[in-house]
Amino acid sequence: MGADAAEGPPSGAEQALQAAFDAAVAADERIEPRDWMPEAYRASLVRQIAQHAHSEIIGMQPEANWITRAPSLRRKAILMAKVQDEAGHGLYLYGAAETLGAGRDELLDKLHTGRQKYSSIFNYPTLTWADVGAIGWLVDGAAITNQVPLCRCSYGPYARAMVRICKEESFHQRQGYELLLALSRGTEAQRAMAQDAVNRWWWPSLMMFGPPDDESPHSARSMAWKIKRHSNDELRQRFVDICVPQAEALGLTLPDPDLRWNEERGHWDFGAIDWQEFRDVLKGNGPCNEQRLSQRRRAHENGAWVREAAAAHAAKQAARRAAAQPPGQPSGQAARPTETARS
Ligand code: FAQ
Repeated sequence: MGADAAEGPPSGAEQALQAAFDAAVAADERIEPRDWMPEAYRASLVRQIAQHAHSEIIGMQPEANWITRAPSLRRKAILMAKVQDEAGHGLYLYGAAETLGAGRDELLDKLHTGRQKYSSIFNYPTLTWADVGAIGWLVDGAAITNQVPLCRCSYGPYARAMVRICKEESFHQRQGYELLLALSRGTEAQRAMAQDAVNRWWWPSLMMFGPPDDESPHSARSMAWKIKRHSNDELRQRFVDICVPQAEALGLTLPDPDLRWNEERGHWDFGAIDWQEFRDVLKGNGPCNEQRLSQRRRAHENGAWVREAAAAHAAKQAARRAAAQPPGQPSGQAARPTETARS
């Protein structure tokens, strides 16, 4: 238990642990699961990683909506692989949270009962095929912008999970861009469908980066701990700067009359975000909140037999291993043939 959970002033030993932790963070070293860490650091990581993991698995739903209606076998195969990747990202992230003592059952229960969040973006509907492209380009694009710096997060297992996730996300982003490019170069109706999707996904994508810095309760501490490396507004600006020339190359416009290059700042100025909409979506009043959560709960209930079967299989394997073990041999050193014995 960390010094901040103890009653009264921290003991000398706890002060030394805190000092070692602070020095490791200052030196950009990684904190690993067995290292001492302040309880508040652990809790904040669990909060962020859980929210991230939940976003990945809820985020499968909007695109999965189009798997059966993909316009070609090629597009269908790509989309199925992408949605599967997102399930995999959820697994890496639940695994990272487990190293902090937060079990998957506990976290899923918190998601299903509304005690933990998932990204606001997945509460919007996918109305046309072009939405699959807009999600890839904008939503995966925003996710990468946010997540590349997380590869340098101070907590080792989260940082390492992010390296793998970012590689896959950049592939996702490119497939979305390529899909939109095909539509924007297609018939007038296809181009209009692509433009409509971009119009609907642009503002919610900007909200993915979280509230403005002066309304972000966690940012300052997360940055001091080097969990986050940049503030919400910095990353949002970076994303806008990346997207403007990409939109131009796509032959599509961004739905913001206030977008203007600011020579002095060296960045694109952009219009005001509707933070009331963001707060409403977080409160559960977005267009699809109810649908997303009820589908997630249903999937969990329908998967109960798979979890039971997997647990029964694991128990059977463990019992077999225990039975095969010579008496007195510690577990994990079952009598397997060694290299020498085999050769
Ligand atoms: N939606 O003080 P801050 C993806 C919450 S993955 C919902 O600024 P923080 C891949 C925040 O949790 C997308 N809630 O918080 C994909 C906190 O609530 P709490 C997810 C939001 O943690 C693509 C409160 O507001 N990515 O897209 C949102 O310092 C395509 C105060 O906010 C990640 O999770 C929001 N947009 O910064 C999958 C990346 N923004 O916990 C499928 C990792 C804020 O007190 C298809 N996470 N909140 O109840 C992060 O980088 C950070 O957690 C932020 C928020 C930047 C999201």
